Amino acid sequence: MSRKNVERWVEEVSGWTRPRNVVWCNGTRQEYADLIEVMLRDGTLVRLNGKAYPGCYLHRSDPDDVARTENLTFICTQGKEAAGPNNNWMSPADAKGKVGKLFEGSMKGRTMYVIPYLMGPPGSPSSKVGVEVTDSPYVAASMYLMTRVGSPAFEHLTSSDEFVPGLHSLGDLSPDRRFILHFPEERLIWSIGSGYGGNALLGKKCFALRIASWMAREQGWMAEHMLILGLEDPTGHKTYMAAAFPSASGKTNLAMMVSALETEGYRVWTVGDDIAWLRIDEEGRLRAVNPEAGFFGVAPGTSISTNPVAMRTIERDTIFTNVAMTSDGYPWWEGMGTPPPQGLLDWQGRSWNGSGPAAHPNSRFTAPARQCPIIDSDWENPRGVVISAIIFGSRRSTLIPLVTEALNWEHGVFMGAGMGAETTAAATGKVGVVRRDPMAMLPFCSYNMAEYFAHWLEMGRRMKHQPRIFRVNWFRKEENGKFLWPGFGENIRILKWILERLQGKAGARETFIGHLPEERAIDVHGLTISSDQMEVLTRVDRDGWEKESDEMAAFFRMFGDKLPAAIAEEHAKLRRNLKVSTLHHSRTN
Ligand code: SAT
Ligand code: MN
Repeated sequence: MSRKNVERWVEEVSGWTRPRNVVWCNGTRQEYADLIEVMLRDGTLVRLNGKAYPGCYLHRSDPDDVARTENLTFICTQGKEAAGPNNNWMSPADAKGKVGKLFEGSMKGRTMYVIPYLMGPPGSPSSKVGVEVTDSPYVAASMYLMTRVGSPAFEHLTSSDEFVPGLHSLGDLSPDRRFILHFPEERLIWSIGSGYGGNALLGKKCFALRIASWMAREQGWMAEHMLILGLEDPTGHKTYMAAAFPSASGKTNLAMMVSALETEGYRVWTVGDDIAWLRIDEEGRLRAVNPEAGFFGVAPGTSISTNPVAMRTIERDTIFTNVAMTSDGYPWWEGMGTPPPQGLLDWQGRSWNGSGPAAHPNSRFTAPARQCPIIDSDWENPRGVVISAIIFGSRRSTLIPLVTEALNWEHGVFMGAGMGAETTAAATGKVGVVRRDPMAMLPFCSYNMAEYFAHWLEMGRRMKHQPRIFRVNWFRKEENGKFLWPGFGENIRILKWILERLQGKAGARETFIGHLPEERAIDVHGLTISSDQMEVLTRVDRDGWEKESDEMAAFFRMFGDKLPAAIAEEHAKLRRNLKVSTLHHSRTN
């Protein structure tokens, strides 16, 4: 067994980063408690109100270290081509030369934690082992909440030799000396200079998406930025769906939705809220597992009315990061549903004076998935759950209809490939600008995305029972800036339409962008939404699509002749149809 290999690697990196001591994590509750103690003592954590929030803590990060830093994230492959135009690239030799120096002595005076962890359910053929070495107790404790630490990893290792090593050091936390490096050819991760979630919890984006997307292409499976949910219908039957949305765009809310149609027997069960590993089973169906064991969700906007399930998930044994704190030691954030109380401390621990947000817009909660009151009974099924529908979504205040069904797999892949999204606070940079974010994977696909599209097409060909593909948009706004669609628990109405499409029951009209719901096909009973508003939400805005199609063209051009013919053809078809509809339009006007 390769515990020896792990030991060899740990010896090598500790010789070089020179920690004061090395602690191996076996995943026990006592170890977790010890980590918490260490952090309470040195001020890394603040204990929250033990009555209202037992086992909950607040961590305030360096103010310059609060989100993923995509500009400091690199794919280090032998050739630049392999990383594609969608990634920052460094050669492995350059990366190791340059960043290796930063790791020299970087753990001096600190404890090095060695964290073997399993991504995926124990006993699953989909699951994989990683080992993270870190000098951050916050990262170590977060790994206990987000992954399966210790023995599940070693038990899994006996049956395979593969493990993904991840070296992490806080370094000096300066963005000038911050690098998130991936060496997919040798399945290695190096991260220095950040303690933030997606930069530092290496099991998540670095392994389960970037390294895994590379492995998945080689091995014929998929690693996707998707939640997984089970939709129970009035007959008690569950249909599983996987949905890709960019960071901070409502995946956790959708995965934990309390259905507005619960009395009619429609309800949602949670399997995962961020990442799906998907493979084709013997019967040619697509099956998904959630590689994670916890949620790292956005706090602002989470409330008893928007996501009561999340609120119950995080009322104990949760680490909060960069939220505000009340004088009673309660966590607080904007959109929590209560007015800011007197004596509030902002996310930096300063007395809040009412200007600017009290909680950081990307403040987070980290909680074990098993605490979720609606966690699905199959969430740890080693075989995964059968996926019947794939949903792509993103924030778009205009153009994109409430829901559209792709005409077929190729068209659906094109829909995902051309997807645009408004940026959010989950990554540094401007918020609210539309960029292309194919399948919500732009920051996470470690290879040329043209090849990624080809992989999607190939997976579709290999499946006997392809999931149907849908595009949704909860974020359309009226001119006055108000959301057109109520969202949250009401999104069940869209899931219901999707389900009825799968069952051949719901009506749709075919347009050049896909199947749109027929008038009244979406169940809006009990909602105060006018038929005019519904018309706007399901309309095809031809001029808007001209512009959208141009933006897709500009994005696709980056990939030159690597772009799969099927995607180019779908795009050309959209162009042709736009022309036809222009002709038609001028004739009828
Ligand atoms: O910080 S994470 O990358 O884990 C969350 C996100 O941006 O999706
Ligand atoms: Mn995410």
